[in-house]
Amino acid sequence: MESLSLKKDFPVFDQNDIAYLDTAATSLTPRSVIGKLTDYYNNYSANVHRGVYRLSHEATELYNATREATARFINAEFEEIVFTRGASSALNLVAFGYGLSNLNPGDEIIISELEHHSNFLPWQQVAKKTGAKVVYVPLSEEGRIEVEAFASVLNENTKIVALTHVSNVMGYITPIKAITELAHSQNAVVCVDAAQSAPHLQIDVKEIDCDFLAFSSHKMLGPKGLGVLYGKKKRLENMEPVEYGGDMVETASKDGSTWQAPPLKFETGTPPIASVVAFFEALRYLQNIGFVALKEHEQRLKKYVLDAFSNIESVKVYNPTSETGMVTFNIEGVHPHDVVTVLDEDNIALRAGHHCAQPLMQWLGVVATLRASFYVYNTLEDCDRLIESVKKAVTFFKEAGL
Ligand code: 7TS
Repeated sequence: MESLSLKKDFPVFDQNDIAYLDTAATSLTPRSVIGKLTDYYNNYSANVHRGVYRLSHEATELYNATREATARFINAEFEEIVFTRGASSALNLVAFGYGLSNLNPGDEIIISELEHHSNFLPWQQVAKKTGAKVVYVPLSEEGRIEVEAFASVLNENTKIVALTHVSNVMGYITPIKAITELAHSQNAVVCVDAAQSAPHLQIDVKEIDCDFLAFSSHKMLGPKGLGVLYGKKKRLENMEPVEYGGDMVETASKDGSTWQAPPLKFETGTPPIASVVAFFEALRYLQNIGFVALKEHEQRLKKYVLDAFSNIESVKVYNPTSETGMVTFNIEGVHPHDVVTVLDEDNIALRAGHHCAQPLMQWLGVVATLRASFYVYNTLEDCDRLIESVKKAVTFFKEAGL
């Protein structure tokens, strides 16, 4: 298959000769998405759900069109899609909207050491407030969540299972459908962190059968500051809002108030309308490429880098068997922040750090790693630039005696 390089669609490359390998942190934005953002401000700019005038009606129609497209994208229903500030706030909404009022002392929440802090800290806090206990799925030798290990910690006290669909450091895919089936056999509710899967895999919430699923627009070509919470209709109906105010209310009086039906119950105040409207274009862009072609492309780039790294002494890769386009590595004996300084001189954008996954860093026995993540706009040339720069860094630090 021809390279998927679509660099020309991303204006950031007009100004920057950069090998951008940090999509797992945030993706770049295509012209069509930027165009829709400005189109909203140029031609509508009115609020949604309120005005009885034409511009507000039209803005509401555009806003709802994205909700409909998002629902179709993951095979959900229109009312099951809640717009949030990001995956983090979607996961916090489940923890504090559902967890806080449904957990009791002695109940258990299953998570894992693979979790991003956004699917770890909310559960740790809710456990503290409710007397529930956080239980960790033991990871396999490779660092994976496997069904048997999950079954070993699941029991009748398990009330919530909150797991990452794809690890933001290892890139492994969690067998979430089988885990959900097991969890449901104990009547536990399943919340999936899909921040790293929605950009790369076809998600079908009906097939997975999870109760909640969270992801971010900005990791899948959409605007920053926007996320999605999917919740099964009956779950959202029984979940408490965590923010109160305009738009989410049905009737307000001194004697008590009532809330709108989901999803509006969870979208308090004026939402990020332009971002929602423009997210439509990101979904369209991804669908035009297709997840099969995307996966092939990402795997090709990943394999190319892995082959080259296997010939560079002192490069240690932590996730050689990852199914998604992510290579997490270190140069042995050198702090990744020092390495990334060398790579930055060559205009290579790469994440170095703990990737907001400190429990996983502890599990790996490192303080930090480097991570190269690939997406639609990356090319073999980007990979060559990375490989050459890593070789240069190895030589540099060797000569410096580090
Ligand atoms: N969950 C996972 C698995 C993530 O990778 C991230 C962000 C989040 C949740 C939070 O998403 P947000 O949009 O609310 O910020 N991950 C990363 C990363 O790996 N590097 O920077 C951000």
